[in-house]
Amino acid sequence: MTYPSVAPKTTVVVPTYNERENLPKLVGLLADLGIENLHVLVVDDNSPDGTGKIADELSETGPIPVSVLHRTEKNGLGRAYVAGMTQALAEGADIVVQMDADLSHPADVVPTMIETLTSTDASVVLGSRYVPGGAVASDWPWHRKALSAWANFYVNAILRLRVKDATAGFKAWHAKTLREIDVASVESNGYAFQVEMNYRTVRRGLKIAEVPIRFEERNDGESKMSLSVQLESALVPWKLLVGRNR
Ligand SMILES: Nc1nc2c(ncn2[C@@H]2O[C@H](COP(=O)(O)OP(=O)(O)OP(=O)(O)O)[C@@H](O)[C@H]2O)c(=O)[nH]1
Ligand SMILES: [Mg+2]
Repeated sequence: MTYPSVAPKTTVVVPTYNERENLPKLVGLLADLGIENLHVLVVDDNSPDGTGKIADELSETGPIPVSVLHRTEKNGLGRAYVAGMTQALAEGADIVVQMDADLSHPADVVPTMIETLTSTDASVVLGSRYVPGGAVASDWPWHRKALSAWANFYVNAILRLRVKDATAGFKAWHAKTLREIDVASVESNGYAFQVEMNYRTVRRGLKIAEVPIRFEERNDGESKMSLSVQLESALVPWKLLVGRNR
């Protein structure tokens, strides 16, 4: 007879587009953490490099439970996260971690994020580059560092989020928080998705905590950051502010 696990169900949602080299490494790093009842949900947008097939193989032979949400076309990080988080909630996750596949987000900080989430009154915990002990990739060129710092200042000035890393993409959520902010209705894509999620959290009076991470530049594969993503990021704080009473 098997007994249900008592540990909370934690689902790590990982959006992928052409991450065939990185995904198996990431799943291995997550498995090495030894967290009880840890699941991975890969959201693949029909990657031309076959990442979806690799994810399917991991679901059969991987070291921890892996499931795959196959989508037919690439339509952005925000859409992939909304679909993945919605599925994670439907499948009974208690905690949802969002994390890039490209190994920029250090897997070994996941336990600290979960510990902070479950032992404080935080509704979400960010892996933050801009709190003491955090860092951006040392090989980022100065203009990338400047853009990131400017984006944080800009977003905080308009939306008063009062978080140090407003565009962070590595987060641990209580399932309850995702339901409360109605993640299924979030419309922004790219970095703006991260900002809208924070804004909805702050607007409901919920608390955001930050733990330091050292952000690494991707080693394999290509960045999907595009001009349209950057433009949307610049406009979204204003859109959110204008629409705030709706
Ligand atoms: N499913 C899906 N995943 C995506 C899409 N765009 C990006 N991703 C994934 O989202 C994560 C973050 O994308 P990156 O290209 O690394 O973007 P970034 O981290 O802002 O940019 P870099 O610092 O240059 O890597 C990675 O795991 C990507 O594979 C998309 O349209 N669909
Ligand atoms: Mg990246």
